[in-house]
Amino acid sequence: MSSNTFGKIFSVTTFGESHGPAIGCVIDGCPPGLALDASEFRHDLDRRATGKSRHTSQRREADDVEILSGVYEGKTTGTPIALLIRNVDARSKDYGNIVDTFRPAHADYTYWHKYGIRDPRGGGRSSARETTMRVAAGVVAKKWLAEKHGVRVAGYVAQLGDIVPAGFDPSVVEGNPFFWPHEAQVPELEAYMDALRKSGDSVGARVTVVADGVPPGWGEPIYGKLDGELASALMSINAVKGVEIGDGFAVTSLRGTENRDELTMDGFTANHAGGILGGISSGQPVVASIALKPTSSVLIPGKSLDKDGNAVDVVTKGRHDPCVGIRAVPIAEAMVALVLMDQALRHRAQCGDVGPVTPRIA
Ligand code: EPS
Repeated sequence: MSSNTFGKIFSVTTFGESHGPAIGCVIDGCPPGLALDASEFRHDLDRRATGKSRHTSQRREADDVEILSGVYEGKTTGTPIALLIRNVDARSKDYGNIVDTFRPAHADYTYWHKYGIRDPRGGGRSSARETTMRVAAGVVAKKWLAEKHGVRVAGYVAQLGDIVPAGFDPSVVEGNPFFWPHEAQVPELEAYMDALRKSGDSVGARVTVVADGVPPGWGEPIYGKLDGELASALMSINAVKGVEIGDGFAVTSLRGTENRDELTMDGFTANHAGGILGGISSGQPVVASIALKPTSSVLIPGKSLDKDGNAVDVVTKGRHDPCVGIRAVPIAEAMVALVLMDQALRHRAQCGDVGPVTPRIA
């Protein structure tokens, strides 16, 4: 496995397995002088963590970040920032019955074929536990983006199973366990998730992330397009099977006159493009959505094979999320922030001397 590093100038390497002693990351290329304290990771790590409501996995990890390097007297030094989180609540015996079999729709099968060896405990490296370190690195990127450019990255759940938000109020998203933008539907979601959990099944979800305040100019055509790198970053999150930028697949049914975002000095008339034109940010909000599949680890027996090709019924034990999409909001935000920070630094390197060439649209 050799692709554990993400980003060109601001790069993040993650390591560790779900049931190993620890997980961690090394952030390289962070500019010096950014104030950074271990307590700043708490908020986003708690938003992502298991065990915060009955609607997620009940594994209880402290997720305490140790800063091992790259910070001196509370400021980044420009040297690699190493972060470590020790795993404290792994229950490996839950995985005893799938050591020699493959959960349908899980990476168990493909890891086995690729490497000929796998760590079945909690899915090992394929576990969503790895996303903890993406969120930790994303905290650094979010902070730098906010301080240097006034960029704010925020997400919400935009669909859970067949349920879609009946209204949109960003101020309520953080106040309910579903990151849901319409408070009146929360009881319906609670009932839906309770019934789902009791049934032993799982469900998919859609998450949308919006980055406000991105200036025009970030993104490198041709092979480093902002939308291309967002798609790659978001698709690398566990369980993601689809990525849309702006209107995404809905553009297939639009006319050019409907899809174009017309320019006026009072602003663009719409944002079908999701804030990206030709792979470069336009100055409009950058909007990306992801589709997450239903968790493959379910309590209902499914047909599978063992390593020797014998037919088996697989039942997954353990503490799993009936809907991984719920905890994906901070993860998707982190990936968007990591891409934006890397692109911002790359833009500064090549085009930092290019001044405004035309009035900025409001
Ligand atoms: C996960 C399975 C569960 C989740 C885990 C992701 O692991 P375990 O069975 O060991 O409890 O709890 O999520 C986390 C531990 C986390 O921090 O996100 C999986 O199969 O991806």
